[in-house]
Amino acid sequence: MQYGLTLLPLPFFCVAAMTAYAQEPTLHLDADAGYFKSNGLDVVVFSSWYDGYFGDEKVSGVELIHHDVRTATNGDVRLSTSPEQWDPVPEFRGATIDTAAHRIVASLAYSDYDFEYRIVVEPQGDGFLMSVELDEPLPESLQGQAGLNLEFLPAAYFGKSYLADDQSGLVPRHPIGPMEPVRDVHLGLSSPVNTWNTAQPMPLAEGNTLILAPEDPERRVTIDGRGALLSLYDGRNKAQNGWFVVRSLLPRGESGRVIEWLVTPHRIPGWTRPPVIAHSQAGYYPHQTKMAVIETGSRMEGSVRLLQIMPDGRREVRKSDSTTSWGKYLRYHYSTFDFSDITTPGLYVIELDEVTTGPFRIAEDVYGPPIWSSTLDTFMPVQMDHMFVNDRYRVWHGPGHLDDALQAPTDHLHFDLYKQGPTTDTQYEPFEHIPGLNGGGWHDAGDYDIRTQSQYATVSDLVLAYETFGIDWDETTVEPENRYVDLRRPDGVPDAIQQIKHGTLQLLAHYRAVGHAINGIIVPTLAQYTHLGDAMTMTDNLIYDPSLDSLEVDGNRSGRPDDRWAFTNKSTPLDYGSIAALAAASRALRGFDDDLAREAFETAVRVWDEEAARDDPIPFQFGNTTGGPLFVEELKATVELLITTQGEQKYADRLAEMWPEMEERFMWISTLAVRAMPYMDEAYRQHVEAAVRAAAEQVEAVASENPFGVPITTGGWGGSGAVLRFGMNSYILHKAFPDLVSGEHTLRALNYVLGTHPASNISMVSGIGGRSHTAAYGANRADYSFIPGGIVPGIVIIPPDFPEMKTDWPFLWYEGEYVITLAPLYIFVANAANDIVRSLP
Ligand SMILES: [Ca+2]
Ligand SMILES: [Ca+2]
Repeated sequence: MQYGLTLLPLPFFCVAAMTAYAQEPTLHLDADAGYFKSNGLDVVVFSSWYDGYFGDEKVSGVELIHHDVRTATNGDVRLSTSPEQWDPVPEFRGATIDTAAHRIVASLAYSDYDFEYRIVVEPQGDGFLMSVELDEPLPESLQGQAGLNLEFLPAAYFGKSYLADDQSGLVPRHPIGPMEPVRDVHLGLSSPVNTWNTAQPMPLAEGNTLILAPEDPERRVTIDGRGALLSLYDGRNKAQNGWFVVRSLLPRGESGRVIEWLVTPHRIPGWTRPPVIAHSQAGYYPHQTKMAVIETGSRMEGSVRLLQIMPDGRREVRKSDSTTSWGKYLRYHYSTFDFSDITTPGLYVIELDEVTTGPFRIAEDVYGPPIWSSTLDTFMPVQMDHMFVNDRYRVWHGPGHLDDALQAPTDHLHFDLYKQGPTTDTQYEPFEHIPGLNGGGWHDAGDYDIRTQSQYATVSDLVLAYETFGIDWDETTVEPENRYVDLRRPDGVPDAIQQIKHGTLQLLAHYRAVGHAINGIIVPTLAQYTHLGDAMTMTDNLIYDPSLDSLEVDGNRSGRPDDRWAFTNKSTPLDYGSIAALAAASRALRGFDDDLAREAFETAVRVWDEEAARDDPIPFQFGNTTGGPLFVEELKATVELLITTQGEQKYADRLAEMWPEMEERFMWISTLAVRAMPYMDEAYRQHVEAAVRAAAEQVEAVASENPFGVPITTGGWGGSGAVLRFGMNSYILHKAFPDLVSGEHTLRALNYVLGTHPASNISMVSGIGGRSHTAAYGANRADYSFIPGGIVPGIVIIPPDFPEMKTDWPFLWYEGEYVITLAPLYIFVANAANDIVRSLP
């Protein structure tokens, strides 16, 4: 899965003229918000759309926010019992918010089947009617296939029960079938993902009325099919990330309102949302600013207490104060609790009404290695491709993808944002093995591809962390020649150096093999891409040889075309980004691996010269696999080479030429501008200082937009990376211009990922802090587990206004997927925070 490109094409709503209410329904339609609201239940209707890049993200159609948990999604007509990520989705034609009739009507179509329909939602009784309306009867080709589906979050129902008419059942914790053979696979019931799996779930239960969790007032939902048979399916039988699906087939030969479910989610009378006391799960340095942010469903007037935990278990009040209202942000009210004046080291909790936080520390060493070391010595090694990774009694994975890689075919569009253009730009023919790519590199994220942009960003940022803070942490043995990694066994070489080297080996492999940076390496098919398990079983590790029979093996070659593909188009921005990392790595590696350091440096110098001499840059661009903006990537390469050469004139000259555009885009490139200062003249320094002064005002403005004091992004992918980048940039600016940029921004950025964020106070760094995200979207997500030190994207603002980070359901990539690039950012920001607090009085 890849990140960064998560445009949300928001549906177009038109609001019908407001007329007087006939009768105030229990659920009321808030036309401004665009959804139905009540105390304890919100019903959202197509505020989000099935994502265009990654398929079904489980954020679309009719959705329930039930006692503040998004428990149901994708209420819509779908073509299978348990749709998978890449199954067909309809086209959205528009929606009308009809305040006069208290309803929302969405128009949709499956145009491949010449089928149009409307989904209508309107309050009824204590719940709502969810209906399908047709102008023309269902086409024959969709009979028995098209049904009204509503998907329920499995994790919200584990340990609970259901009733289907008079039949009872317990919600299965693990999918247990039974399955039936698929009658007809042309609709994507099994294809295109699990092409070997031509079976679909049979219903767990069927009836005219279905009640989920009748015993639980928070989760009870009653669905009356009003004549339509309701079937309950367990989508996990098809795919580990499936949801529970309630479904009624659309009837044959009918038009008008062909299905009308009465959905009644129980609402607890007088329910109020428990306050969230957002704080740093790692704790606070004694003399730093300490601010908890309190999130409540309605405006709160109350007092909050800081309690110290004593050795005998008593809790002594250290501070009791009324909160300070911040105001409304998104759908909640916020206030703050400042306990900066409490400086005594010890263990503390914060208490408000019935809510008490877990324990956190006030101590001088809160930002020491235990909060970042597992990111470096566990998460990063686990992400290492082409290596055996041992962890005491456990093996994380064997050495995978030793058959890397086949030249990708030309004119090929890959489903994970890779593209091969009309040429290969290499000496290899499509499907020919490219030798030398099977070393170094990290699995980009929760999937197993090597995305070059991720590799070079990781190398560059890790070098910066290593150089800035002298990170000599050594807890890991790495033997590249043996493809062997052993955790919890120091080997005398700093782990940061070993990770920098591992990334460098992959980046250099591109230049050795084909002479330029390549876009990345990834499996060709969805059937392989959905792999969950040991990376070494993703392919057979034997180089594909088309002259062999499909089951034949000859030495290290086989006839099985399962090797990953290398996407190889040359792109100038990608080359610049890659050589920026190589130039940086050459500094760090000196003294540890001089030959590699020299090769990295010489490659960077050569490619920079080639690109600088080129009349027109090579603009091949696709998705987020071909480099960032040309200007930014060139700037990175130029600055890193300037630093590596300690000010060589041609780089300084080029930088001076680039200054006008740097000034224009200063917010994006400020740290590069600042890092170059020691090698530039006084005029340059004055330019930068003026730009930093202007940028500082913008930073303050951004920081005041929400109660957390950091930029919170609103895209479809969680924003912890943007917050960490903000923390890193702020630190670099703060160190260069302490009078202009405060160190507080960096401390807030760190504390945001450690728990001071909307929706919950759970740390986004797995295993770090008292409570952290431990069901993340790593390669081990099928086990509802985590990789220590991995950082999740975290809070996503589910449109229009619901901040969410599910921590009991590991399959939402946009909230829970580790990406390798966040590792060095987090390591940097944690060390930066430590440096800042240690210079406090
Ligand atoms: Ca080591
Ligand atoms: Ca193979």
